Amino acid sequence: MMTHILKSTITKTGMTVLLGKLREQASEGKKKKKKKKPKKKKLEQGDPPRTGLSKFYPDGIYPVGEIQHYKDDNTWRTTSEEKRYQEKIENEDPETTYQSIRKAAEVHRLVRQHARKHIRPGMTMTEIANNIEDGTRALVEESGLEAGVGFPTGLSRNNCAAHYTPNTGDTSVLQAGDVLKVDIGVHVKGRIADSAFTLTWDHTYDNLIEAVKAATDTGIREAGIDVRLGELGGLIQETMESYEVEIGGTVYPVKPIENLSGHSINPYRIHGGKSVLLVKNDDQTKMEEGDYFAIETFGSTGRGRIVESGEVSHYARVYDAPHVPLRLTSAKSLLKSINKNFGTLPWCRRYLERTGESKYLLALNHLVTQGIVQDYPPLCDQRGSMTAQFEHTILLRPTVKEVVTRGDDF
Ligand code: HZT
Ligand code: MN
Ligand code: MN
Repeated sequence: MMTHILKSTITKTGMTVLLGKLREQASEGKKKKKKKKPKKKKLEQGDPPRTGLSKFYPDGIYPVGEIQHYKDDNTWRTTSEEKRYQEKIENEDPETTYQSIRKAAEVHRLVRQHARKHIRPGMTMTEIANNIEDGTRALVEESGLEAGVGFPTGLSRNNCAAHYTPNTGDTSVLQAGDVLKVDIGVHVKGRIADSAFTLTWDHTYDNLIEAVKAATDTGIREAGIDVRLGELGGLIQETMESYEVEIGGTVYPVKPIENLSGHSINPYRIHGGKSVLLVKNDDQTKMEEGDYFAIETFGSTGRGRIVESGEVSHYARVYDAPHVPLRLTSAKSLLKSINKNFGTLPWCRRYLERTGESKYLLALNHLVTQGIVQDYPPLCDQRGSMTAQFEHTILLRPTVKEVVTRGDDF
């Protein structure tokens, strides 16, 4: 008779423990063969991923983001009994908030993982946006204002840094020489995961990518309770400016884009009021316990300044707009639809059309003119320049900093 060599491991106490299936076989005295027990199909996210995340997390407990500890004199926060107690019971149930944030972040990781693998030159910008947004809607289990897309998918190219997404009928095609910023938003109960990365198909831009990745990591590492926003900008700037990139025989310094910034995020409000510029400045405002921040940096081979340029796609209702009586009935009706479908979350023309709206442009422009809706035009540096972006969302918990959108990719 054959003797099977069983896989085993020696524990700290010296006991030999049989591993996995082999342990079952050993205890039951069965031979190594596939069992015919009625087994459930193993649940797997498909390709493209379209299975709602609650199927994988039936207890509603989602993976924790990357934990970073506060620096130096802030280390007491990690150990303080009082702080841990606070985090557990005080406030308005932080655990619920954390699970919403973590579900949104996990959807973000899965959607972008698929996007990174499938985005290729030759695809239309519309195809790319639809793929990403279809994935988000399915995985987050889109439901009214309870869960869904957090803001329009940013697909800005080259000198354009932010806030381009295709409008309906856009047939433009991604080019092999493009520097593409993919900025994806996912929300659960208004908690928005806001994270972005840059894709290229040409190694020319590798240093530009590395510069911006490092600058964003600096912003994340140096962020913390009581950190001054103006100083954080200086640290981001130092990192970014330590890089240069050679393009066609010319060496360019990598410049932080001085009029773009990271931002705090409040429930259903993409910009919560605090801004993190990418250059040193005298903003004495401090980050605070409980703050939720999108740390994003942009590097450029151009002037390092953006201007609004091109057709608008992004919009959001002004969060605290005063009531304005509207005479234009089309604008009144459009505002009702915006309130119902998006509330104060940002949206784009394509999303309006999904809700059944058509020929809405006059009414929409009226709402913008009346200060009820804010338009967000594409933001671009000078022609011929290249810009890159990396962004993560972080949560300043009482005891530790959680980089909620961190993945194995960036
Ligand atoms: C505005 C409109 C949107 C917020 C940053 C951002 C994409 O540039 C204070 C600081 C989506 C987002 C935003 F449709 N912006 N993050 N990801 N865009 S921002 C801003 O307007 S406000 C930065
Ligand atoms: Mn973003
Ligand atoms: Mn952002």
